[in-house]
Formats: sequence, C-alpha cells, structure tokens
Amino acid sequence: MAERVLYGYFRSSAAYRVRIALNLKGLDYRYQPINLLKGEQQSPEYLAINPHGLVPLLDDGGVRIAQSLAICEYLDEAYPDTPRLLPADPAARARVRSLALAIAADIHPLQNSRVGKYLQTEYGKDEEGKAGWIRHWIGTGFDALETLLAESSSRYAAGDEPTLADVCLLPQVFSARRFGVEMARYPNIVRVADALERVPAFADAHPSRQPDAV
Ligand SMILES: N[C@@H](CCC(=O)N[C@@H](CS)C(=O)NCC(=O)O)C(=O)O
Repeated sequence: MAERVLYGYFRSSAAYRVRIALNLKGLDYRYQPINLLKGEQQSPEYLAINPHGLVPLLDDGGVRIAQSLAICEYLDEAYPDTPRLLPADPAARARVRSLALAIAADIHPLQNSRVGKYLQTEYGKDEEGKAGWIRHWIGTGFDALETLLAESSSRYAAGDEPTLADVCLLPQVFSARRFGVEMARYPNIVRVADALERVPAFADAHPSRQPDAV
C-alpha cells in the first residue's frame, strides 16, 4: 500500500492542524520534519514537491496537497467513513468553515515567520516589535472569536463533536500563548481549548510530542 507522508514542523500551527485531522480520522502517516529555522522549506528538494515553500504538505500515496484546510477537506471527503470534520447540514457547515477561516485566513498569515522576517529586514522591527505585531493580530481575531464562542454553550467551537473549527482553534491558542497573548481576556476560547486538550487526537498532535520538537 502506498505511503502517507506529512511534511511538517513541530511548531507550525498549520501542520499541527493536519496532525489533529489525521488523528481524528484515525489515519496512520509518516512524519517528515522540515526545519523552518534552518530554511529547509526553501531547499530545492522541498520546493520540487511544494513550490509554495511552506508546510504542511501531505502526500497521500502520491496525491500531493498543500494548504492545511485543503488537506483537511480532502481527508474528510476521501475518508468519509471516519469522524467528519465538517457537518452535513449546510448552515452548520458554513459556521464551521467561517470559524476555521477566521483563524486560517485572517489571523495566521500575519504571524507567519516569513512575514516576521520581512518586518525585521524591511521595516527595522526588533524581536519585541515583531511579537507586538503578532499579538495585535491574534488579539484582533480572538476578540471576535471570543464573542462568537460566548454565544454558544457547546463543548467545542461549533458543537459537541470536534470539527474543522477546533482543528484550527487549538493550534492558534498554542501560538497565542507562545507569543504572550493575554489569554485571561478570552475565557470562552480557553474553555474550548482546555476541552480539546483532553481529546487524545488533539493531545497527540501537540508540538511537544513530535519527533522534531526541541
Ligand atoms: N495557508 C497555509 C499556511 C502555511 C504556512 O504559512 N506555514 C508556515 C508554518 S505555520 C510556514 O511554512 N512558514 C515558513 C516560512 O514562513 O518561511 C496553510 O494553511 O497550510
């Protein structure tokens, strides 16, 4: 049987999403670390398989997919007999996608390491200036997410079963803590993140539990 390989980096929140999705689906995979600090994402070998020069990339027996949300949706469609990441009901599905995209499209790109590097080299920001930028954009997104989660009493972000919204939420909370976002401002986000951390598929995907963790 053809191999399933996830190219990732332990601290990459986009790769963390895919690890959670694979675990929720119960799909085995080989983990191939790409060291972002050493610039391996820009090596000719990696660019040959992913011209974006970003992780994650999933190679599912020869089917190569970049972009974490595209990977998660592919897994949901290719393996429909495993727990679903997106609900069948159109309105519920749209809510899950809306929460997931608020993180993956609006918050995460602004904290990416290549953006931080550009801020430093082109705009003279130091490490603290860069961290302040990241905290600002995570905070802007979390202010809205907190309001949305406060309106619901469900266990997770969009119901009582984990969905794609949770797959995006927990890695973003990990990043927020890493960059020093004041999480006491977000009791509902913390409530959901605490619940997710108790789910084995999420716990096993944590950066500290990956073979390339330092
Ligand atoms: N939209 C992409 C984002 C991927 C992404 O930005 N990955 C980051 C790590 S979280 C990366 O590879 N950064 C390398 C760099 O900035 O050079 C996805 O969801 O997969």
